[in-house]
Parts: sequence; structure tokens; C-alpha cells
Amino acid sequence: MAILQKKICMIGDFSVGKTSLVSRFVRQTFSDKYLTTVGVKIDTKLVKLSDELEVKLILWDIAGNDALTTAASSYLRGAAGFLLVVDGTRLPTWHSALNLKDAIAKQLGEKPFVMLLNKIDLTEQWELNEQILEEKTQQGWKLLSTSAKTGMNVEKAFLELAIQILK
Ligand SMILES: Nc1nc2c(ncn2[C@@H]2O[C@H](COP(=O)(O)OP(=O)(O)OP(=O)(O)O)[C@@H](O)[C@H]2O)c(=O)[nH]1
Ligand SMILES: [Mg+2]
Repeated sequence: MAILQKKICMIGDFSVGKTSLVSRFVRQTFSDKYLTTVGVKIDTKLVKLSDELEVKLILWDIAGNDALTTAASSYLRGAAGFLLVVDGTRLPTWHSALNLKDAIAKQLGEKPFVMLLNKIDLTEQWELNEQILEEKTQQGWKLLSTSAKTGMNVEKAFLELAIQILK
């Protein structure tokens, strides 16, 4: 079986849950402690899409920001796609995600991505309304509500992106 390798970047503002989503996906762990990522951390996970198709995802977990620093943009090189992460309890992180998406398109061109509305377990603090989400869905964006804490839709998010990349 041929082994495919694809580089995926975790994109989003500070503290939206990029590192937590990777830990949940790769190690099935979660911590409430916030340890900000310095620079970039790389993990890998082998994902089986079918009996004939396996792909090794190289996950680049990049330190959060609402803009792409020079260092962060160099981390994007060679990425096949990205997860665009929003903290659903903080509306400004939605706007950060939109800025980041535009900056990435300028650098890499249009690449497959899935937008994650993370921390869905914190529904009582939720700040995203249906209307802004619906608008993006209409534009053909794939949006998923996730929780690194409960694991909801985490596996699905990475699989969905892998499928889009290999399409
Ligand atoms: N309740 C809840 N908390 C979460 C979830 N995901 C992450 N957190 C918490 O949010 C905080 C930030 O999570 P990180 O994964 O470190 O965020 P990050 O996007 O990697 O942050 P930077 O590395 O600074 O860019 C931590 O305290 C996590 O425990 C979630 O789905 N639900
Ligand atoms: Mg991090």
C-alpha cells in the first residue's frame, strides 16, 4: 500500500483550542490548563480512510494570533489544507479566523479547510449566532461544532479535512 503524507496546519487565534484538538485526536487526552504554544509543535497520526487508503497526517500546531506573523507564514509552506479554529464563546476569534483565512489564501492560494466552532460544551457562553454561520455554509464552507473536552466531532473534523484534501 502506498503511504500518503499530508501536512495540515492548525490555524486560529490564541486559546481557541488548537493544541487541545490535536491532543484529543492524537492522544485521546484533554487538560483544562492553558499552556500557550510557542512557535510550532508537530504531531503525526495515521488515518485510515478505507481498506485501500491510509494517509499520514502531519499536524502543524501553530501558536495562535489574529494575524500571520512572518514566522507563522513560513510554517504554512507545503500545507495541503488547514483546520480554521474559532472559540465559540469569544466572537472576536470568529473575525480573527476570517482574517487568517484571507491571509492564507494570499500565500497558498485556495486550499481545503474545515472551520471548527470549538468549545461547544460551553453552550451557555456561546457567542456565535446561526445567521453568520448559515452565511458561510451557503458559501460552501464546511463548519463543524467541536469540543476538545468531550471529544465531540474531533475525529470527524480531521477525517473530513483528509477526505477533502484527497478528493
Ligand atoms: N471547555 C472547553 N475548553 C477548551 C476546549 N478546547 C480547549 N479548551 C481550553 O482552552 C484553553 C486553550 O486551549 P489550547 O488548546 O491551549 O488553545 P490554543 O489554540 O492551542 O492556544 P495557543 O497555543 O495559545 O494559540 C485551555 O485552557 C483548554 O483547556 C473545549 O472544547 N472546551
Ligand atoms: Mg496551542
